[in-house]
Amino acid sequence: MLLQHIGFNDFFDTHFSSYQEKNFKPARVIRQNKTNYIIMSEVGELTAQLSGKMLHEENSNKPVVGDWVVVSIITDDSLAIIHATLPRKTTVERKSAGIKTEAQVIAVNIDKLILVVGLDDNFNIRRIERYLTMIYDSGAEPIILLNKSDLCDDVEARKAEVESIAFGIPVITISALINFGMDELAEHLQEGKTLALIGPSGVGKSTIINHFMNYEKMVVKKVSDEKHQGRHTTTHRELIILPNGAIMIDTPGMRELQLWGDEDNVSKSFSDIESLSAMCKFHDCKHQSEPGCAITEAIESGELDKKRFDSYLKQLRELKHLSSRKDQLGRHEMNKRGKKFAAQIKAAVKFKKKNNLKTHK
Ligand SMILES: Nc1nc2c(ncn2[C@@H]2O[C@H](COP(=O)(O)OP(=O)(O)OP(=O)(O)O)[C@@H](O)[C@H]2O)c(=O)[nH]1
Ligand SMILES: [Mg+2]
Ligand SMILES: [Zn+2]
Repeated sequence: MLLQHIGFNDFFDTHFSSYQEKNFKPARVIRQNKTNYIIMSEVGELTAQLSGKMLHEENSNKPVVGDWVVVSIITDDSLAIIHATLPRKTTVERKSAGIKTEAQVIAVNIDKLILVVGLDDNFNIRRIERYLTMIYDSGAEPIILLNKSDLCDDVEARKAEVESIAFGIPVITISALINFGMDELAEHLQEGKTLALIGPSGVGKSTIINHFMNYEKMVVKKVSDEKHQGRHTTTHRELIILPNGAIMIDTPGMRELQLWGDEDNVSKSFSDIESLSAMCKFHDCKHQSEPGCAITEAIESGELDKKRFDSYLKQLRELKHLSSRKDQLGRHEMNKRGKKFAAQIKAAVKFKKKNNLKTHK
């Protein structure tokens, strides 16, 4: 197995060079189980475990599917120990669904990020806007895939609607079920390049992988089960090498997408609104009832959808709230460290005094 076939390139090679001499090997995480990892190395597939040191790392440093890791291989048992995660070339993150203010990594080291949506009754343009805010900053090249075109009466209108909010991102309509548009998608699959399929549950991500694998590699939701909404068919992320040599990561569908990042992300995904507001008469225009407000005018003339503007404000509020939570946590952490430091100084002074007393006697 050549490492280049599973996505190794100069970027990872440079970061790996400091580990070279210690008999370490680079490997890629292809699956994460509850208690171990499945990795792919130059000697093939191995089961791997985190080293003691890695077990205590912060969650964000622990490897996920798509990561390149530094391993030592125990040849007798086809087992490997993971010692480090190499820096990530690209990362897609959302806010974790729990109450904690922390990021959840969705996909890493992706060349092309494919957002899959279904052209069925669940189609929701506002939801696509949220995904776009998440993916603009990932560093990966985005593609929007409108699947289930067989269920839609006006595919072209839907496509135009999506294109109007996805400035410059290619939008491809397909039907994985009736094999429509799959050749156009196939043009984006290149040997040694990594693609990830992300999107809501039930849009057909695993069906697309199965199409390119030519067999039922991934379990797909049965049509009879479709009424059980909210149930995810894919529960694990998995890295798969397609017969044409492209590398695909299937991800479990997302039920709710909470944003991570800062307000800049919104400026990118809503660049139309940002350029409109630059034309408002007052530079601090709140776009409410000020005279000469370009946003109000655009909404009145129909150039800008009011719902899109509301969605922009909502995302901005969400990310501002997140920033202030992060600041608070940062201060809390600083206080904690400050207190710890003060206690250390106090203990040192006490120790010194005690010893001085002893020497004076
Ligand atoms: N009509 C139609 N159904 C499709 C198409 N593609 C997939 N499906 C169906 O959609 C359902 C869900 O497909 P999956 O591939 O399991 O969806 P998924 O995105 O992987 O879902 P999760 O794993 O839960 O995230 C299945 O019943 C598929 O047969 C399509 O192009 N048209
Ligand atoms: Mg799936
Ligand atoms: Zn304005």
